[in-house]
Amino acid sequence: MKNKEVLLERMERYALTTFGKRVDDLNNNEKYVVLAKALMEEIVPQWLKSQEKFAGKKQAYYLSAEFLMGRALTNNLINMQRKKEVEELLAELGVDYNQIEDAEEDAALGNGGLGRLAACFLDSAATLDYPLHGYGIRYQYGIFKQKFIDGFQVEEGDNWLEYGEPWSIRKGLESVIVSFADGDVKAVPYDTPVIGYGQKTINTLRLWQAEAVKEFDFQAFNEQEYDLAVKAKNDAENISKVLYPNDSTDEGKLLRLKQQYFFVSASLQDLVRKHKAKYNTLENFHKLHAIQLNDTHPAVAIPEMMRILTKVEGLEWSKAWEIVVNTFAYTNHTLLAEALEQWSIKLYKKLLPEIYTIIEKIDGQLKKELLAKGVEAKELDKYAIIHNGNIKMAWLSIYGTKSTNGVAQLHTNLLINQELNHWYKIYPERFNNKTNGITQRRWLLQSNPELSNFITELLGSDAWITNLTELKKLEKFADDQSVLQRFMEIKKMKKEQLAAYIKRVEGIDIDTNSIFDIQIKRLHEYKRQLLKAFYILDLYYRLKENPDLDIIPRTFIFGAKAAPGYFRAKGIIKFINEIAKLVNNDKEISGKIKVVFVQNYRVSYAEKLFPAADVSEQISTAGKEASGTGNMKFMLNGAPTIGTYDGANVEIVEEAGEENNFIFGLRVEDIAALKDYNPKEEYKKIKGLQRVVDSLVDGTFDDGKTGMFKELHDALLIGASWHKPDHYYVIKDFESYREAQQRVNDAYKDRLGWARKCWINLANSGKFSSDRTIDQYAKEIWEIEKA
Ligand code: Z16
Repeated sequence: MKNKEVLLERMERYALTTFGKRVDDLNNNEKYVVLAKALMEEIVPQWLKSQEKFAGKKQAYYLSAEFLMGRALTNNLINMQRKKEVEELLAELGVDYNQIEDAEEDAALGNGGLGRLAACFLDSAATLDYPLHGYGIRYQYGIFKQKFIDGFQVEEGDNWLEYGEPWSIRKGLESVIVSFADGDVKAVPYDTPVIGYGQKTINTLRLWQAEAVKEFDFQAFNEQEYDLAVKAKNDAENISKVLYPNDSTDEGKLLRLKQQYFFVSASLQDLVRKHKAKYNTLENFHKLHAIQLNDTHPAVAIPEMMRILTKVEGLEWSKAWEIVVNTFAYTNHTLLAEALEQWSIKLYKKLLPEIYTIIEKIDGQLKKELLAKGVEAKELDKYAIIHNGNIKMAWLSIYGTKSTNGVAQLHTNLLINQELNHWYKIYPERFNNKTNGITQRRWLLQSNPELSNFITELLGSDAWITNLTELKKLEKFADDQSVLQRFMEIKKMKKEQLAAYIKRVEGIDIDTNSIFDIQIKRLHEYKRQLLKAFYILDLYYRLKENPDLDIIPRTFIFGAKAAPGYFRAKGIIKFINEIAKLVNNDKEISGKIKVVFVQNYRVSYAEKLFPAADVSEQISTAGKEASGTGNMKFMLNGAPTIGTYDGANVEIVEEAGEENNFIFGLRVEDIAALKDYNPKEEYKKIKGLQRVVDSLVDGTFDDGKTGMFKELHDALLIGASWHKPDHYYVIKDFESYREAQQRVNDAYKDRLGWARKCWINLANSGKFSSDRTIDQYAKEIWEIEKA
């Protein structure tokens, strides 16, 4: 075939010019690089064409400190519809595609849900032919790599660029200067193509790298100045050196603030420069640009745009404000108090004095506006952007934008009725919901080709790839035994593939006839990995007491990174690893239950885990998980949810039926109505609970004298200076969870009945495509049109 010859010729050329070898002599990593480069030769001309078709039209921009893209090779080949051809070509060369795929490092420039959501959105927008481009930071180090040593998390740097990164193009000539009080920094853009499925639209992810403004003439310096020159270079490069590894907690460090202003200022300068070159005025800027702020991380865009419009471009303040409010929109991703960004005035004044003055002016204007709207003087403090020595980025984001959205209906309701109710009263028209979604191209088509082919075969069409609600048509097979049989065979195959992978990378054997019960997400107290741990330990003790206990064998799988500074989260990892050691080494238990905490959970690992799951664990404290998106990935691969009424779980159950899922636990209203909760008393009354909770301190387990387990125990029973005991209701929800797990066990006994539940979940997952989410953003917020 001609295409193959062309591709091979290109690969040979890159092999010669970049590695000085022939393709045959390259190692897998080099082969991966030359293949990607050869593909880029085809992608780039189409990318240029795609950009042309949007010229003069309104376009949208997603400003995000995180883009958790994962690997690009397979995703790009699928979206280009050339995967098969490339697999064949490699096979002809005697090369196994899977090994080449595996040579690619994950682009792990994000922590978790928020960063992965950004990546899914880019895929969906390109597929739907919407002009949406990403702007962010090209961190030299992504989220750390995780290992367990003696059951403790150990972090290593993620030097993902080390062996070359073939998908981005450095656009040195489009660099811009970002100014801080302590000096200027150069922002250099690297552009990556975002290829829509079918390749009609290719959008751009532009990530900025920080560099020193001048390449120093080192000869000109004496020794001391040489040191200073090197320091200046290092200081500049440090800005984009490493991703902050916190999910849902505010770090408040100077370098983090530098990162935020760095990419925001660079992005806005970039847009303004291009716009002016074309229109020679900024008065119509909001008519041609919609900018979404992914959480408050890029909220400094609001005063920065005011600075550019008023101080650089000379527009009047009120005119500029109108442009700003109509350009920006804000997405809130959490209600957790510790995640809401507040920057100290001191830090802002020191680093960004001009921006600070603008924020003061915005705050003053807000006060006037509130008074004019009839807000009483004594109420003003509730709205103050600058308050108690801090700048409240969420308030700035609501006031400076035309839209504030939550990420699931329950979350948005809580914003409107509770946390942001006072703002809602002033600007009701600004508030709206955009329930999150995931791209079925990566999370089904790519990660589960076996199930994908079966779906296409049954539907007689692959239209679901770009219209996920097509899956609803699968419901008519829910009682078709032969369909359910094939479905179960596919699940078994995915479990075997996962088991082989776990054997290879973790060295652990797991039984593919057992139920794969999986919880994969960041480690956080509110996500309650501890609840599952207590359940497992209780089950273990019950099995010891009664070896005839009627249970289906289960493999409990965890995957989670803890923020390096989050002591309790690390304690929970160690605790689960201790339980795993106890359970897995007990011969009496062997064949019944097993516990596996996989190391270095990340996008490429997730692609193997979701398709192999029998049970999806979504057990956060009600009201704490804004949406969740992993819950949707399990559903799409046909795993029922055991979960609380929280985030998007509510909508999942609404679509697939409570009878096909396992809902348990306190609801938001129940928690609100709780009074005099005393876990220390209550845990004694629930059979088996005290034993597992006290295992933290009674010598059952060893935390290596770190004090971690005692601290966890205290958090549950005594509380701490900043919180009441068991403030995430692990103890309170234990019994209800155990009962739900019993329902899972009993339901699984009826294999066809179980398969039916899985099938109905799959058939009703259409709502959770990020294609639907993006279409809503495009129509209801951005007001952009398809090409
Ligand atoms: C994050 O991943 C999320 C919230 C946040 O404030 C910060 C980070 Cl880094 C998550 C939410 O916890 C999760 O519920 C949600 O699904 C996700 O953002 C995407 O909206």
